[in-house]
Amino acid sequence: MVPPPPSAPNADAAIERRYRLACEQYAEWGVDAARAVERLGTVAVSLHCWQGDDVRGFEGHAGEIGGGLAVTGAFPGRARNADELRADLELALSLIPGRHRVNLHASYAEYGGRRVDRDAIGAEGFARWIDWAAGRGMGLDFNPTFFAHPRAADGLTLSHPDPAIRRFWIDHGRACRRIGAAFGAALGTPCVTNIWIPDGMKDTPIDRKTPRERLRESLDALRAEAIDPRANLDAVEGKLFGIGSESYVVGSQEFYLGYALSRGTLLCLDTGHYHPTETVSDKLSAVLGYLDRILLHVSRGIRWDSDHVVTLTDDLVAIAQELVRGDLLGRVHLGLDFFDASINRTAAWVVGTRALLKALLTAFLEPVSLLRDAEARGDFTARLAWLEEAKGLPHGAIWDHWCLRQGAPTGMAWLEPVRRHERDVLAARS
Ligand code: RNT
Ligand code: ZN
Repeated sequence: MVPPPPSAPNADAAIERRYRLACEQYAEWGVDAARAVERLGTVAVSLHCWQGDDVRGFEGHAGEIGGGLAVTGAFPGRARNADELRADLELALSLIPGRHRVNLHASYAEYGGRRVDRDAIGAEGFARWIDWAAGRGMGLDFNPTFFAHPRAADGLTLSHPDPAIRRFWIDHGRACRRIGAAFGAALGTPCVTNIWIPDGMKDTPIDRKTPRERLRESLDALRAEAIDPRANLDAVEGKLFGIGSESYVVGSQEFYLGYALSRGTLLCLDTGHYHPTETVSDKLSAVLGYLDRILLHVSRGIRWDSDHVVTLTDDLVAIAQELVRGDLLGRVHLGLDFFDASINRTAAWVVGTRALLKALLTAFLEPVSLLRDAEARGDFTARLAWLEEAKGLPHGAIWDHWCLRQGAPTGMAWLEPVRRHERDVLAARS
Protein backbone atom coordinates (compact mmCIF):
# COMPACT_ATOMS: atom_id res chain seq x y z
CA MET A 1 0.00 0.00 0.00
CA VAL A 2 1.39 3.37 -1.04
CA PRO A 3 0.77 5.89 1.76
CA PRO A 4 -1.13 9.07 0.86
CA PRO A 5 1.12 11.98 -0.06
CA PRO A 6 1.90 14.33 2.83
CA SER A 7 -0.28 16.93 1.09
CA ALA A 8 -3.45 14.96 1.89
CA PRO A 9 -6.30 17.07 3.38
CA ASN A 10 -5.72 16.01 6.98
CA ALA A 11 -1.97 16.50 6.68
CA ASP A 12 -2.03 20.06 8.01
CA ALA A 13 -3.47 18.96 11.34
CA ALA A 14 -0.90 16.18 11.54
CA ILE A 15 1.86 18.68 10.83
CA GLU A 16 0.60 20.91 13.67
CA ARG A 17 0.49 17.94 16.03
CA ARG A 18 3.95 16.73 15.14
CA TYR A 19 5.28 20.27 15.44
CA ARG A 20 3.97 20.63 19.00
CA LEU A 21 5.52 17.32 20.00
CA ALA A 22 8.80 18.23 18.34
CA CYS A 23 8.85 21.60 20.14
CA GLU A 24 8.46 19.75 23.45
CA GLN A 25 11.35 17.50 22.60
CA TYR A 26 13.57 20.41 21.61
CA ALA A 27 12.62 22.25 24.80
CA GLU A 28 13.93 19.28 26.78
CA TRP A 29 17.25 19.90 25.06
CA GLY A 30 17.12 23.60 25.87
CA VAL A 31 16.27 24.61 22.30
CA ASP A 32 13.52 27.08 21.41
CA ALA A 33 12.25 25.70 18.08
CA ALA A 34 9.94 28.65 17.43
CA ARG A 35 12.89 31.00 17.73
CA ALA A 36 14.89 28.76 15.36
CA VAL A 37 12.34 29.10 12.56
CA GLU A 38 12.07 32.83 13.18
CA ARG A 39 15.80 33.09 12.55
CA LEU A 40 15.56 30.85 9.50
CA GLY A 41 12.95 33.19 8.05
CA THR A 42 15.50 36.02 7.89
CA VAL A 43 17.90 34.09 5.63
CA ALA A 44 17.93 34.90 1.91
CA VAL A 45 19.51 32.52 -0.58
CA SER A 46 20.48 33.77 -4.02
CA LEU A 47 19.15 31.39 -6.69
CA HIS A 48 21.49 31.21 -9.65
CA CYS A 49 19.64 31.81 -12.91
CA TRP A 50 22.07 29.60 -14.84
CA GLN A 51 20.62 26.33 -13.53
CA GLY A 52 17.56 27.04 -15.67
CA ASP A 53 19.25 26.98 -19.08
CA ASP A 54 22.54 25.11 -18.62
CA VAL A 55 24.59 28.34 -18.36
CA ARG A 56 23.77 29.34 -21.95
CA GLY A 57 22.48 32.88 -21.56
CA PHE A 58 20.72 34.88 -24.25
CA GLU A 59 23.53 35.98 -26.54
CA GLY A 60 22.54 33.52 -29.20
CA HIS A 61 25.67 31.38 -29.45
CA ALA A 62 25.43 27.69 -30.18
CA GLY A 63 25.96 26.49 -26.64
CA GLU A 64 29.73 26.10 -26.17
CA ILE A 65 30.13 27.57 -22.69
CA GLY A 66 33.90 27.32 -22.48
CA GLY A 67 35.81 28.35 -19.40
CA GLY A 68 36.12 24.68 -18.48
CA LEU A 69 32.49 24.63 -17.33
CA ALA A 70 30.66 21.42 -18.16
CA VAL A 71 26.93 20.81 -18.07
CA THR A 72 25.85 17.24 -18.73
CA GLY A 73 22.39 15.88 -19.47
CA ALA A 74 19.63 16.53 -21.98
CA PHE A 75 16.46 16.84 -19.94
CA PRO A 76 13.82 18.46 -22.16
CA GLY A 77 12.56 21.99 -21.61
CA ARG A 78 15.60 24.18 -21.01
CA ALA A 79 14.52 27.84 -20.77
CA ARG A 80 15.23 29.42 -24.16
CA ASN A 81 14.64 33.05 -23.31
CA ALA A 82 14.27 35.35 -20.33
CA ASP A 83 10.49 35.00 -20.09
CA GLU A 84 10.79 31.23 -19.86
CA LEU A 85 13.61 31.49 -17.38
CA ARG A 86 11.63 33.90 -15.19
CA ALA A 87 8.58 31.63 -15.38
CA ASP A 88 10.68 28.66 -14.23
CA LEU A 89 12.26 30.72 -11.46
CA GLU A 90 8.83 31.88 -10.31
CA LEU A 91 7.69 28.30 -10.03
CA ALA A 92 10.83 27.35 -8.09
CA LEU A 93 10.47 30.35 -5.76
CA SER A 94 6.84 29.46 -5.07
CA LEU A 95 7.95 26.01 -3.89
CA ILE A 96 10.67 27.22 -1.56
CA PRO A 97 9.80 28.66 1.86
CA GLY A 98 11.18 32.10 2.76
CA ARG A 99 12.13 35.21 0.78
CA HIS A 100 15.07 34.84 -1.53
CA ARG A 101 17.10 36.52 -4.27
CA VAL A 102 18.10 35.78 -7.85
CA ASN A 103 21.64 35.78 -9.17
CA LEU A 104 22.20 36.77 -12.82
CA HIS A 105 25.12 36.49 -15.19
CA ALA A 106 25.96 39.24 -17.68
CA SER A 107 25.16 36.83 -20.52
CA TYR A 108 21.49 37.00 -19.49
CA ALA A 109 21.01 40.58 -20.70
CA GLU A 110 17.94 41.22 -22.84
CA TYR A 111 18.60 43.36 -25.87
CA GLY A 112 15.77 42.00 -27.98
CA GLY A 113 18.05 40.38 -30.54
CA ARG A 114 20.29 43.45 -30.88
CA ARG A 115 23.93 42.45 -30.49
CA VAL A 116 25.60 44.39 -27.68
CA ASP A 117 29.05 43.15 -26.80
CA ARG A 118 30.03 42.50 -23.23
CA ASP A 119 32.10 45.66 -22.86
CA ALA A 120 29.11 47.80 -23.82
CA ILE A 121 26.27 46.33 -21.77
CA GLY A 122 24.41 48.44 -19.25
CA ALA A 123 21.50 48.34 -16.83
CA GLU A 124 19.12 48.92 -19.78
CA GLY A 125 19.81 45.31 -20.80
CA PHE A 126 18.42 44.20 -17.45
CA ALA A 127 15.43 46.53 -17.23
CA ARG A 128 12.96 43.68 -17.36
CA TRP A 129 14.88 41.66 -14.78
CA ILE A 130 14.88 44.69 -12.48
CA ASP A 131 11.13 45.28 -12.94
CA TRP A 132 10.48 41.62 -12.30
CA ALA A 133 12.58 41.57 -9.12
CA ALA A 134 11.06 44.87 -7.91
CA GLY A 135 7.56 43.49 -8.43
CA ARG A 136 8.45 40.56 -6.20
CA GLY A 137 10.25 42.69 -3.61
CA MET A 138 13.36 40.68 -4.31
CA GLY A 139 17.07 41.49 -4.52
CA LEU A 140 19.35 40.64 -7.44
CA ASP A 141 23.00 39.62 -7.52
CA PHE A 142 25.28 39.69 -10.51
CA ASN A 143 28.29 38.15 -12.27
CA PRO A 144 30.35 39.40 -15.17
CA THR A 145 30.63 36.61 -17.76
CA PHE A 146 34.27 35.96 -18.61
CA PHE A 147 33.58 32.86 -20.72
CA ALA A 148 31.49 31.78 -23.74
CA HIS A 149 33.02 34.54 -25.82
CA PRO A 150 35.61 34.66 -28.65
CA ARG A 151 37.85 36.88 -26.54
CA ALA A 152 38.00 34.18 -23.88
CA ALA A 153 38.92 31.47 -26.39
CA ASP A 154 42.57 31.38 -25.24
CA GLY A 155 41.49 30.50 -21.72
CA LEU A 156 42.79 33.86 -20.55
CA THR A 157 40.85 37.08 -19.93
CA LEU A 158 41.92 39.62 -17.31
CA SER A 159 45.42 38.11 -17.25
CA HIS A 160 45.80 37.80 -21.03
CA PRO A 161 49.19 38.97 -22.38
CA ASP A 162 47.43 41.04 -25.07
CA PRO A 163 46.53 44.42 -23.56
CA ALA A 164 43.61 44.84 -25.99
CA ILE A 165 42.00 41.65 -24.70
CA ARG A 166 42.62 42.66 -21.11
CA ARG A 167 41.12 46.06 -21.84
CA PHE A 168 37.99 44.45 -23.28
CA TRP A 169 37.47 42.37 -20.13
CA ILE A 170 38.28 45.25 -17.82
CA ASP A 171 35.58 47.25 -19.59
CA HIS A 172 33.20 44.33 -19.18
CA GLY A 173 33.91 44.20 -15.46
CA ARG A 174 33.39 47.96 -15.12
CA ALA A 175 30.10 47.76 -16.95
CA CYS A 176 29.03 44.92 -14.66
CA ARG A 177 29.79 46.83 -11.46
CA ARG A 178 27.59 49.65 -12.72
CA ILE A 179 24.84 47.18 -13.52
CA GLY A 180 25.22 45.72 -10.04
CA ALA A 181 24.95 49.21 -8.56
CA ALA A 182 21.81 49.82 -10.62
CA PHE A 183 20.32 46.60 -9.22
CA GLY A 184 21.17 47.65 -5.69
CA ALA A 185 19.81 51.18 -6.10
CA ALA A 186 16.58 50.04 -7.76
CA LEU A 187 15.90 47.18 -5.35
CA GLY A 188 17.14 48.72 -2.09
CA THR A 189 19.47 45.87 -1.24
CA PRO A 190 23.14 45.66 -2.20
CA CYS A 191 23.94 43.51 -5.21
CA VAL A 192 26.93 41.21 -4.83
CA THR A 193 28.85 41.28 -8.11
CA ASN A 194 31.08 38.23 -8.18
CA ILE A 195 34.13 37.94 -10.40
CA TRP A 196 35.19 34.51 -11.52
CA ILE A 197 37.54 34.15 -14.49
CA PRO A 198 38.63 30.93 -16.18
CA ASP A 199 42.26 32.04 -16.60
CA GLY A 200 44.82 29.32 -16.28
CA MET A 201 46.93 26.77 -18.12
CA LYS A 202 46.48 23.16 -19.03
CA ASP A 203 50.15 22.37 -18.70
CA THR A 204 53.03 23.54 -16.57
CA PRO A 205 53.68 27.23 -17.04
CA ILE A 206 57.17 28.73 -16.95
CA ASP A 207 55.90 32.00 -15.60
CA ARG A 208 53.28 31.86 -12.89
CA LYS A 209 54.04 35.32 -11.64
CA THR A 210 53.40 37.65 -14.56
CA PRO A 211 49.80 36.55 -15.26
CA ARG A 212 49.02 37.12 -11.58
CA GLU A 213 50.54 40.59 -11.74
CA ARG A 214 48.41 41.31 -14.79
CA LEU A 215 45.31 39.98 -13.06
CA ARG A 216 45.93 42.19 -10.03
CA GLU A 217 46.35 45.25 -12.24
CA SER A 218 43.28 44.38 -14.30
CA LEU A 219 41.16 43.91 -11.19
CA ASP A 220 42.33 47.23 -9.79
CA ALA A 221 41.52 48.95 -13.08
CA LEU A 222 38.16 47.22 -13.28
CA ARG A 223 37.33 48.37 -9.75
CA ALA A 224 38.76 51.90 -10.02
CA GLU A 225 35.37 53.57 -10.01
CA ALA A 226 34.08 54.24 -6.48
CA ILE A 227 30.68 52.61 -6.02
CA ASP A 228 28.45 52.96 -2.99
CA PRO A 229 28.65 49.68 -1.04
CA ARG A 230 24.96 50.07 -0.21
CA ALA A 231 24.33 49.44 -3.92
CA ASN A 232 27.09 47.05 -4.97
CA LEU A 233 29.63 44.82 -3.27
CA ASP A 234 32.44 43.15 -5.22
CA ALA A 235 33.45 39.55 -4.64
CA VAL A 236 36.32 37.52 -6.11
CA GLU A 237 36.15 33.75 -6.57
CA GLY A 238 39.18 31.52 -6.87
CA LYS A 239 39.48 27.85 -7.59
CA LEU A 240 41.92 25.00 -7.41
CA PHE A 241 41.74 23.85 -11.00
CA GLY A 242 39.38 23.66 -13.95
CA ILE A 243 39.08 21.68 -17.16
CA GLY A 244 41.86 23.15 -19.28
CA SER A 245 43.47 24.85 -16.30
CA GLU A 246 44.67 21.77 -14.47
CA SER A 247 48.26 22.90 -13.96
CA TYR A 248 47.79 26.54 -13.17
CA VAL A 249 44.93 28.81 -12.15
CA VAL A 250 45.85 32.48 -12.17
CA GLY A 251 43.13 33.41 -9.68
CA SER A 252 43.96 30.84 -7.05
CA GLN A 253 42.66 30.79 -3.48
CA GLU A 254 45.76 32.51 -2.06
CA PHE A 255 45.73 35.11 -4.80
CA TYR A 256 42.15 36.14 -4.09
CA LEU A 257 42.46 35.91 -0.34
CA GLY A 258 45.28 38.44 -0.57
CA TYR A 259 43.32 40.52 -3.03
CA ALA A 260 40.17 40.59 -0.90
CA LEU A 261 42.13 41.41 2.24
CA SER A 262 44.15 44.20 0.70
CA ARG A 263 41.32 45.71 -1.35
CA GLY A 264 38.38 45.22 0.99
CA THR A 265 36.33 43.10 -1.41
CA LEU A 266 34.37 40.02 -0.49
CA LEU A 267 35.97 36.64 -1.02
CA CYS A 268 33.78 34.03 -2.66
CA LEU A 269 34.25 30.46 -1.46
CA ASP A 270 32.73 27.94 -3.82
CA THR A 271 32.33 24.61 -2.04
CA GLY A 272 33.44 22.76 -5.19
CA HIS A 273 36.67 24.71 -5.60
CA TYR A 274 38.96 22.92 -3.18
CA HIS A 275 40.63 19.60 -2.92
CA PRO A 276 37.90 17.07 -2.09
CA THR A 277 39.37 16.41 1.35
CA GLU A 278 39.22 20.11 2.26
CA THR A 279 36.07 21.40 3.92
CA VAL A 280 34.72 24.89 3.47
CA SER A 281 33.12 24.73 6.93
CA ASP A 282 36.61 24.94 8.42
CA LYS A 283 37.55 27.95 6.31
CA LEU A 284 34.72 30.26 7.42
CA SER A 285 35.98 31.28 10.84
CA ALA A 286 39.50 31.53 9.42
CA VAL A 287 38.77 34.00 6.61
CA LEU A 288 36.11 35.86 8.59
CA GLY A 289 38.72 36.57 11.22
CA TYR A 290 40.10 39.07 8.72
CA LEU A 291 37.45 39.79 6.11
CA ASP A 292 34.25 41.71 6.83
CA ARG A 293 32.04 39.76 4.49
CA ILE A 294 32.22 36.77 2.19
CA LEU A 295 30.10 35.15 -0.48
CA LEU A 296 29.44 31.42 -0.49
CA HIS A 297 28.79 29.52 -3.68
CA VAL A 298 27.07 26.48 -2.30
CA SER A 299 27.63 23.59 -4.68
CA ARG A 300 28.25 19.85 -4.45
CA GLY A 301 31.36 18.43 -6.00
CA ILE A 302 31.49 14.71 -6.49
CA ARG A 303 35.13 13.65 -6.90
CA TRP A 304 35.80 16.99 -8.58
CA ASP A 305 34.12 20.39 -9.09
CA SER A 306 31.18 18.64 -10.72
CA ASP A 307 28.53 21.18 -9.65
CA HIS A 308 25.93 18.60 -8.61
CA VAL A 309 22.65 19.76 -7.13
CA VAL A 310 23.11 20.62 -3.47
CA THR A 311 21.73 18.02 -1.07
CA LEU A 312 21.60 17.74 2.69
CA THR A 313 25.07 16.31 3.19
CA ASP A 314 27.22 16.34 6.31
CA ASP A 315 29.41 18.94 4.60
CA LEU A 316 26.46 21.23 4.06
CA VAL A 317 25.22 20.85 7.63
CA ALA A 318 28.75 21.55 8.88
CA ILE A 319 28.79 24.82 6.92
CA ALA A 320 25.40 25.81 8.30
CA GLN A 321 26.50 24.95 11.84
CA GLU A 322 29.61 27.08 11.51
CA LEU A 323 27.57 30.01 10.26
CA VAL A 324 25.05 29.73 13.08
CA ARG A 325 27.40 28.80 15.92
CA GLY A 326 29.74 31.62 15.01
CA ASP A 327 26.89 34.10 14.46
CA LEU A 328 28.36 34.69 11.00
CA LEU A 329 25.22 34.77 8.90
CA GLY A 330 25.03 38.55 8.88
CA ARG A 331 28.40 38.65 7.13
CA VAL A 332 27.92 35.81 4.68
CA HIS A 333 26.00 36.12 1.42
CA LEU A 334 24.57 32.78 0.39
CA GLY A 335 24.42 31.85 -3.27
CA LEU A 336 23.93 28.56 -5.04
CA ASP A 337 26.13 27.37 -7.87
CA PHE A 338 25.30 24.10 -9.58
CA PHE A 339 24.03 23.04 -12.96
CA ASP A 340 22.42 19.76 -13.81
CA ALA A 341 20.73 19.21 -17.16
CA SER A 342 19.95 15.54 -16.51
CA ILE A 343 16.90 16.24 -14.31
CA ASN A 344 14.06 18.72 -14.27
CA ARG A 345 15.90 22.04 -13.92
CA THR A 346 13.23 23.64 -11.74
CA ALA A 347 13.34 20.63 -9.43
CA ALA A 348 17.10 21.13 -9.19
CA TRP A 349 16.59 24.65 -7.80
CA VAL A 350 13.91 23.46 -5.41
CA VAL A 351 15.93 20.50 -4.09
CA GLY A 352 19.13 22.54 -3.76
CA THR A 353 17.59 25.55 -2.06
CA ARG A 354 15.42 23.52 0.26
CA ALA A 355 18.49 21.45 1.21
CA LEU A 356 20.44 24.57 2.15
CA LEU A 357 17.51 25.88 4.20
CA LYS A 358 17.11 22.53 5.93
CA ALA A 359 20.80 22.55 6.80
CA LEU A 360 20.39 26.01 8.31
CA LEU A 361 17.31 24.92 10.23
CA THR A 362 19.24 21.95 11.64
CA ALA A 363 21.91 24.39 12.73
CA PHE A 364 19.41 26.80 14.32
CA LEU A 365 17.91 23.84 16.18
CA GLU A 366 21.22 22.59 17.50
CA PRO A 367 21.44 22.21 21.28
CA VAL A 368 24.51 24.35 21.15
CA SER A 369 24.79 25.36 24.80
CA LEU A 370 24.87 21.74 25.83
CA LEU A 371 27.61 21.00 23.31
CA ARG A 372 29.62 24.09 24.18
CA ASP A 373 29.38 23.16 27.79
CA ALA A 374 30.78 19.70 27.23
CA GLU A 375 33.61 21.15 25.16
CA ALA A 376 34.41 23.82 27.74
CA ARG A 377 34.61 21.13 30.43
CA GLY A 378 37.01 19.21 28.22
CA ASP A 379 34.51 16.37 28.12
CA PHE A 380 35.00 15.33 24.52
CA THR A 381 33.31 12.00 25.14
CA ALA A 382 30.05 13.75 26.02
CA ARG A 383 30.52 16.21 23.12
CA LEU A 384 30.75 13.34 20.64
CA ALA A 385 27.89 11.42 22.23
CA TRP A 386 25.53 14.43 22.31
CA LEU A 387 26.43 15.38 18.74
CA GLU A 388 25.42 11.91 17.62
CA GLU A 389 22.24 11.88 19.68
CA ALA A 390 21.20 15.31 18.32
CA LYS A 391 21.16 13.89 14.79
CA GLY A 392 17.99 12.03 15.75
CA LEU A 393 16.04 15.14 16.78
CA PRO A 394 12.84 15.74 14.79
CA HIS A 395 14.03 18.46 12.39
CA GLY A 396 11.56 17.32 9.77
CA ALA A 397 8.56 18.14 11.94
CA ILE A 398 9.79 21.71 12.43
CA TRP A 399 10.63 22.00 8.72
CA ASP A 400 7.18 20.89 7.57
CA HIS A 401 5.51 23.29 9.95
CA TRP A 402 7.66 26.16 8.72
CA CYS A 403 6.79 25.32 5.09
CA LEU A 404 3.10 25.28 6.03
CA ARG A 405 3.37 28.67 7.77
CA GLN A 406 5.23 30.13 4.78
CA GLY A 407 2.61 28.91 2.35
CA ALA A 408 5.17 26.63 0.69
CA PRO A 409 4.49 22.96 -0.04
CA THR A 410 5.27 20.57 2.80
CA GLY A 411 7.05 17.27 2.37
CA MET A 412 7.08 16.05 -1.22
CA ALA A 413 4.07 18.15 -2.23
CA TRP A 414 6.34 20.44 -4.29
CA LEU A 415 6.96 17.72 -6.86
CA GLU A 416 3.45 17.65 -8.32
CA PRO A 417 3.48 21.30 -9.52
CA VAL A 418 6.91 20.65 -11.02
CA ARG A 419 5.54 17.63 -12.88
CA ARG A 420 2.55 19.63 -14.10
CA HIS A 421 4.88 22.35 -15.40
CA GLU A 422 6.90 19.62 -17.09
CA ARG A 423 3.81 18.31 -18.87
CA ASP A 424 2.13 21.63 -19.67
CA VAL A 425 5.09 23.94 -20.29
CA LEU A 426 8.40 22.17 -20.73
CA ALA A 427 7.05 19.59 -23.16
CA ALA A 428 5.98 22.37 -25.54
CA ARG A 429 9.43 23.90 -25.55
CA SER A 430 11.31 21.13 -27.29
C1 RNT B 1 33.18 28.32 -11.98
C2 RNT B 1 32.63 29.14 -10.87
C3 RNT B 1 31.59 30.16 -11.27
C4 RNT B 1 30.59 29.62 -12.25
C5 RNT B 1 29.42 30.55 -12.53
C6 RNT B 1 28.63 30.11 -13.71
O1 RNT B 1 33.97 27.30 -11.54
O2 RNT B 1 32.14 28.32 -9.87
O3 RNT B 1 31.01 30.67 -10.13
O4 RNT B 1 30.07 28.39 -11.82
O5 RNT B 1 29.88 31.83 -12.67
ZN1 ZN C 1 31.11 29.32 -8.24
